[in-house]
Amino acid sequence: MRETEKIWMNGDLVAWDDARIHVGTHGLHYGSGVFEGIRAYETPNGTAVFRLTDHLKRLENSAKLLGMLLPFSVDDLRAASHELIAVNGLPECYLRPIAFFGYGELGVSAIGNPVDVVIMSWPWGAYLGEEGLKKGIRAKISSWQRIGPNVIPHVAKATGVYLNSMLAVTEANRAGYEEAILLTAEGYVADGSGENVFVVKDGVIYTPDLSTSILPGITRDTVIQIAQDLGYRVIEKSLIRSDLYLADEAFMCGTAAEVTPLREVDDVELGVGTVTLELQAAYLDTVRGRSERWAQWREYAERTPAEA
Ligand code: PPE
Repeated sequence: MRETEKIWMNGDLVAWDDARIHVGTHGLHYGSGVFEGIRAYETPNGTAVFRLTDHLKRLENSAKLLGMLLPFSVDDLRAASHELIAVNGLPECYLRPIAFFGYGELGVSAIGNPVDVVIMSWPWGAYLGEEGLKKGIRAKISSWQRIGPNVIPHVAKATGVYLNSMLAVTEANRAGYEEAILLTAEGYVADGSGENVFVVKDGVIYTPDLSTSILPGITRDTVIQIAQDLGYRVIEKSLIRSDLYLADEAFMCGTAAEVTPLREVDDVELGVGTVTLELQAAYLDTVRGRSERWAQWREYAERTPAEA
């Protein structure tokens, strides 16, 4: 991780090295936190944060699902994000807002603990490598199941959930694959460790529906809207592993991963398809301000976003 100058912590900008918490922090012991991953891109009109407000709204929803009251509003956090980007002076960065039950009482119940809110920012290149973006990656179906809706709410981007992802991606990496794909307990395709999954078959685009234990990805939503605008039919439905093996094309998407082709799933060769590359190009042109077609998603410091 490349260090930057400041970290926004509970309303203040503090030096990177001073952004500390106590070892008795509830969130450290029990994974009781919620977070976001957001990218800010350099565009011809300055730095634009991609769908910042939507990410912060999801943070608020995640907190709600954990019974956590955020001491800052979406507006506060939007202003803080722009302020942090400006003070760290990076034209492009990854933003990581995180809220967690802090230091107070220890014991599983979080009642009575304060809530800390922090925003970090640092440069983060291609999540699955530059090579992965262009040539695709190899993924493996995980032996770990994706958490179920009555285990931990999968709609929440909660820190504790990522133990599930960590186990899966570590297993996949050790076996020589770049990424893992998790199935639900019923055997339906859910998410990658940090991405949503899409399949293309006979010109139609498929992705698991929102009730299939997936994170409601903002990139997923973006890709669906772009694909529909480009004239594709997009169907959200339960998918099984055979759908991946028999796909004409498959790809993963997420803020960090952007749109990354899945060139192999469990050693079944899929290659890199034209629909995937078309969507990837449209996505990257949108986030980087090279296309005006979906300009409403780019949020600049001096302008509030168009309400979606
Ligand atoms: N599923 C999972 C499990 C997931 O973690 C992410 C984001 C997505 C789908 C896609 O969501 P969205 O970013 O809204 O399109 N993973 C984030 C963190 C990865 C990491 O910390 O590593 C990300 O892409 O920023």
